[in-house]
Amino acid sequence: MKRITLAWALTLCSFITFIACSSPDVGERSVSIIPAPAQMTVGEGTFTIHPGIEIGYADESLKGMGELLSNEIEKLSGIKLASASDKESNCIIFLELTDPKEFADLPKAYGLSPKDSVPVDESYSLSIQKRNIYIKATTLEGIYRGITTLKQIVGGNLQPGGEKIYLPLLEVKDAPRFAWRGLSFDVSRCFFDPEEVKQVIDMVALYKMNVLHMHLSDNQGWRIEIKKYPELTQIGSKRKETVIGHNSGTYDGKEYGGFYTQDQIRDVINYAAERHITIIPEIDMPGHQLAALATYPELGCTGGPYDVWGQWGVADDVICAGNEKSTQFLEDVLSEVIDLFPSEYIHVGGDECPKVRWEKCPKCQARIKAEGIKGDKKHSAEEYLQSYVISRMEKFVESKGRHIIGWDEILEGGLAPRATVMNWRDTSEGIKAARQHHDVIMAPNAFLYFDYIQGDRAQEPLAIGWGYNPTERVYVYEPVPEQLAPEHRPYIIGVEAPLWTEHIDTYRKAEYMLFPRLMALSEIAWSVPEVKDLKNFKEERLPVHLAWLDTTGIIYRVPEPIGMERDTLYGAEFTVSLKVPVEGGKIYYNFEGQPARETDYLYEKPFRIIVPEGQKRELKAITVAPSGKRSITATTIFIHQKSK
Ligand code: TNX
Repeated sequence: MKRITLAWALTLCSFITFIACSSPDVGERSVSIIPAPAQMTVGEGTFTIHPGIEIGYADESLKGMGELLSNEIEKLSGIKLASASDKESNCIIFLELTDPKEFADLPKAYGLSPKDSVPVDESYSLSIQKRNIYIKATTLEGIYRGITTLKQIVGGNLQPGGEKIYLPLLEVKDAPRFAWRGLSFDVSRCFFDPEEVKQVIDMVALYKMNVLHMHLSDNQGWRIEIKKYPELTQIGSKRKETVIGHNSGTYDGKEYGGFYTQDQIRDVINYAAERHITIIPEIDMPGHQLAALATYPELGCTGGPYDVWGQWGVADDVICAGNEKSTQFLEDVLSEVIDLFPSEYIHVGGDECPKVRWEKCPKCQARIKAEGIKGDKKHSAEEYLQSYVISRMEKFVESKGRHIIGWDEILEGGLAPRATVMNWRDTSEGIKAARQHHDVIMAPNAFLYFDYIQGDRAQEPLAIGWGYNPTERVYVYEPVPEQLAPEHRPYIIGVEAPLWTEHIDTYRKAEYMLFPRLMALSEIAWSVPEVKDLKNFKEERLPVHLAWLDTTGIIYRVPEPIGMERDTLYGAEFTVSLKVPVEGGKIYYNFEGQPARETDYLYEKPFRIIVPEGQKRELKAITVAPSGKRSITATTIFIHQKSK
């Protein structure tokens, strides 16, 4: 076996398929792992999975993992493995807890927390040998991450109707770069039922992420049952109607609503926990609270009446910061949330809270006076009042043994002492927080907002009206800002991509916005920069993953043909060389100006085109995946222009 580590893994990954020499009849075996592992060595030959293979474990605590693995393989391939046994000698696939020393040479996850919490060791090794498969790790988390790697290799090597799966022989040793690898899901603007949330969890897990952050309340709907305030879900979870498009002023006339009962929440938390994913709840405060105000108008500065919003944007009406009843309400809600969610962190929002009501509100002004809050050159008294509210919430959350996370506005007017900052605006905010020795999760909108479009706006489904984050842009994002001094870098504990759902009104559209960007996100979150490679990701590994997705019924955005990225090319003669971005798919093209379709030329090999002087040619091309799903039309214009 060749030994290939870190930088070398890259080179290796570019040969995602290779011929299994010892069994030429089984054809090419795929080794397309996303996120790219830290170390990988590929051998020659194959391992065969067939019905009846036993999964074993050395430690009773791994029993559940063994069952999970056999279920996952059955779901993927239809092949049923024998139930877990505890005798290694009878077992073919073996799970084992091992000594941390085995992973001493791997990168350690970032995360020097001011709370001194040490990230869980998620290192694992996967060894696929001729007769056995071993997954080893020091924790259950690590074993689970190893299982996802095996799952991906199985998924990449499925044969239609096959009774057997031939896997490549390989050795993987792997560990995450960041301790926090999150996706945030806005279930307030649009509601997604528990089964849909579980489907997202499955994908988050398959790509070795470990956090699903749920944005549970906002102006447009309250989505979590709170026993002490039952009206929140009776009234606050419903809006009369929803605006069409970008606050067009025209509404759809259709009531919209939905919420999770506490039992449903518990069920989702358990489902995630089995996959070693933590659900982080967010109750956004003191802004983004119209759903609560519509339910209990006395919590606002003016006393209302208020409506659950049917439009998008930032509302001026927020929770009154001077009313003790309002603070009590927030604490009561947090208290039930803390009882429900076992997560170390509770997200309290803190973003986009206009101060116009507080400026005029006698209660808020009295609070400012009573607390001796004073404005200065940097911040108004009302901005300091926001920081007072968040600090109070932090004290409350800390008193329950948990920590808060807030959006980066919580930096304004002084940061609550132990807060973790989620950087959604300019990355300078994260830099500021890290320099103040606060943990930071990078979620900058300019790279990681999954509500931004992924391609030509005219052809994409309606999305938020600004921003463009195609998969490539997500992939190239480097979460640790280079301006940060080495001693501040460990405060960047990870990354998170938010899927805001103002315009994502179906679960199918949520999937479209998530895939394949989630795969790119997973690689920036998990893989060390040395093994990242955009070309290899996009042209070699992703096509295998998309081909698998294509068989599942999950919606994903079919990428445009690779090689069609450039809008305009200048010259007289051109070679058009394209690649299919979904394995097994096809590319069709024309020069007629119409959107490309199956009736056009089928792309088979690179071809030359000659453009006479003073003229241009317009090439239009699409990808059609094996399932028939298609990409938008990509256009490249070739212009013959004498170079000046
Ligand atoms: C800003 S990010 C928001 C969200 C919106 C999003 C739309 C953040 C903390 N606040 O409420 O949904 O922009 O892109």
